[in-house]
Amino acid sequence: RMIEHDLRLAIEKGEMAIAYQPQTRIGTQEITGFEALLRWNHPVRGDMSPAVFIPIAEESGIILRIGEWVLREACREASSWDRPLKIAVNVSALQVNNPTFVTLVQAILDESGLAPERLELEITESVLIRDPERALQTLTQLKAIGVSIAMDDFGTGYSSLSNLRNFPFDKIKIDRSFVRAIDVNIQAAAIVRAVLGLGRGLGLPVIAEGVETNGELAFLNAEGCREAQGYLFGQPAPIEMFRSVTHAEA
Ligand code: G
Ligand code: G
Ligand code: MN
Ligand code: NA
Repeated sequence: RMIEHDLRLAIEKGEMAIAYQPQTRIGTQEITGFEALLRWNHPVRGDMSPAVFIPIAEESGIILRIGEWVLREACREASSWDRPLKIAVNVSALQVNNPTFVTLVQAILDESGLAPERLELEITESVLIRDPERALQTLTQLKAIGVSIAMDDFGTGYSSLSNLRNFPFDKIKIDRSFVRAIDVNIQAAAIVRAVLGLGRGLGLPVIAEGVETNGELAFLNAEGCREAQGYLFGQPAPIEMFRSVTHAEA
């Protein structure tokens, strides 16, 4: 496929970039960290969504090289900040299940000098499916080197409550499909409320994704959600846009 061919060359041609989206503490509105979101400016098609090209990168295995690039780039960027904010990086199932993944993460931490506590890996439950025992071993090793693990897109896909019990997650990210519907759909509101209750019961912080309106924010705050991410607080953007956050004033 053409796209696959182009993907192989995209990094060396400098077509990939990372957009950073703030994660905000709801009570104080302070930014606690950023999620790194991959962007590809295709020479002919223009900006392509990762929702389109990540699946192709996964099928073809190119995700291993692209994912390594994102991780290295994001850690190097975060290590240059004056403030010790967190950096959240999405990693795909193929990456996490690759036998050298933990070694790679450790090497990138070493070379960037980033404190492991500042790195959060966002994984979806698809990571846990193929070989749960191996996944558990890998996540346990990642925790041992000081990295934290967030469960991304919670409530969709392969979600199973037992995964929260059986794997060492540090945070739950409520999928934005629920957050988006809070104002208009009582089922979605009930699910968000239930996930927040689950987080409280398990002692796991919960972050709401895709927060766009003050109505959604008010609901989340009233229901005890402490952290949020979404266009209401900031769109994914080049990190320079957040310089006043990442760097101390001169
Ligand atoms: O930010 P955006 O809506 O374009 O992201 C679309 C999807 O692509 C999301 O599910 C997001 O998790 C995923 N994604 C974005 N960047 C990366 C990345 O660097 N690695 C992986 N594996 N997925 C990513
Ligand atoms: O699946 P994951 O959570 O990694 O993907 C995050 C995706 O959500 C990215 O594509 C990002 O651009 C998108 N996103 C972040 N905030 C908002 C928002 O407030 N509204 C919408 N529609 N998308 C958002
Ligand atoms: Mn994510
Ligand atoms: Na998500």
